[in-house]
Amino acid sequence: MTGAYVAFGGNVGDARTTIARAIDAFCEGTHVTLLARSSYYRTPPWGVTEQPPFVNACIAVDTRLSPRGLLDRAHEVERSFGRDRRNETRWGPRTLDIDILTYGDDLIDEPMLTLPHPRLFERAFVLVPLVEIAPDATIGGRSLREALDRLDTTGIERLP
Ligand code: PH2
Ligand code: MG
Ligand code: MG
Repeated sequence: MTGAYVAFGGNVGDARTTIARAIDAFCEGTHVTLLARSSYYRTPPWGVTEQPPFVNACIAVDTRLSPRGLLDRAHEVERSFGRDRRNETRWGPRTLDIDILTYGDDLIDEPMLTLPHPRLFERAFVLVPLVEIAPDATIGGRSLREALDRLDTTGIERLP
């Protein structure tokens, strides 16, 4: 079994309900075991700012799947919640986005999968929920909490 962190986001439709169901679907069966889940956060849109706020959350899992197997599962769950990658713009609105953040300590640099996730340390919408479930974790030798301390978290709200 390998530990992995996975981020969820969305800003089309009832994103919170979508993410809750998507986490259940992602962790269904014996190959992915949920270890921890963060709260849900409303977050200002990053990258393309002229779009509705996102809902974001992170989970920690143990998995028997390979990194590629975990990515395939993420894409299947995105599709089953109505995501259509052919009709969207980079960093634009989406029903559901599932990003693998880490897979053990693996370093992967492939066209479809780069691990650790290359923009992880720039994104408060990822680090706020991640630090909630892994306050003392380091990724690639970097402390998540210290990285978060350097980011602007204005407008990020934990949802009740
Ligand atoms: N995802 C994006 C683009 N911008 N901004 C926030 N706050 N949260 C996201 O999940 C997000 C984003 C594309 O995947
Ligand atoms: Mg994303
Ligand atoms: Mg993605």
